[in-house]
Amino acid sequence: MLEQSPSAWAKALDDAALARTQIDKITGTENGMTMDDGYEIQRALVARYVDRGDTIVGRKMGLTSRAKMEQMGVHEPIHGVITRAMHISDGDAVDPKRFGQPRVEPELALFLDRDLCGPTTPAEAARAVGGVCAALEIIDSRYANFSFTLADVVADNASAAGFVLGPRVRHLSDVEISNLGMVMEIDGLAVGIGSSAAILDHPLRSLAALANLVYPATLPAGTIVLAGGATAAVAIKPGQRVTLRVAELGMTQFQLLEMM
Ligand code: OOG
Ligand code: MG
Repeated sequence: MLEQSPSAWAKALDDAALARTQIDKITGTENGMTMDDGYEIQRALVARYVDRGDTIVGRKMGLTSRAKMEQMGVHEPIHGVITRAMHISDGDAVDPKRFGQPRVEPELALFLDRDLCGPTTPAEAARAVGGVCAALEIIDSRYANFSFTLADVVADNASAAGFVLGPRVRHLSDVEISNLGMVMEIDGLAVGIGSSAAILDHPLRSLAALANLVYPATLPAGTIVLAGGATAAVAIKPGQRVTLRVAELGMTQFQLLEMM
């Protein structure tokens, strides 16, 4: 049982995000907090976004690669929600004041053409997918120094803050996505070098895991799924440009404007 209600914790996280500040992790006060509590707080947080007029456009998987698990000290995949307000157009320059302590991750995005409902396997999940493209995710923890347990980060909507989708969308049947080279650069320096194989061994395993985690809920056709970072996340500063190149899928990029 939580001492404070899920909606009170959701408000604390939301207020921190809006003020670009951070709070101490919830498990610091709530010793008995479970993963289910985390997802309940996440639902209350996402409900606040929707109440403000934002729209859910998809889901994200997190902590699907060994590099990410080791970086964060947590060892189980989690999921969160991505919304329209988080979308950054390919090549855009973004106000750094949108974020508190942003980090960037090289990812793939999968577009669902059909409803996907668990329990499912990667091969079955693949049949629900239409397109795939290169993607950058900007994560931003509402906890000081990204310090959290699994239940905390679930409550914080898996640190979701922004995402960029590459312009080259290919049909899943036209490209083998099991082992695509991925290179993320900041201002021309390679800061993350990996493979799509780092994403739970195969990005479609990440998709199937998502469907199974949200079961009995269905992932509706039209859902965008960020499969999870292929390397550790890297902090970004105002003025920096981030570029991701993925074999077969091309490039995507964005820039943080200088601080005004
Ligand atoms: C949690 C989100 C992790 C990924 O791709 O692994 C994530 C965090 O590291 O703050 O988005
Ligand atoms: Mg991610």
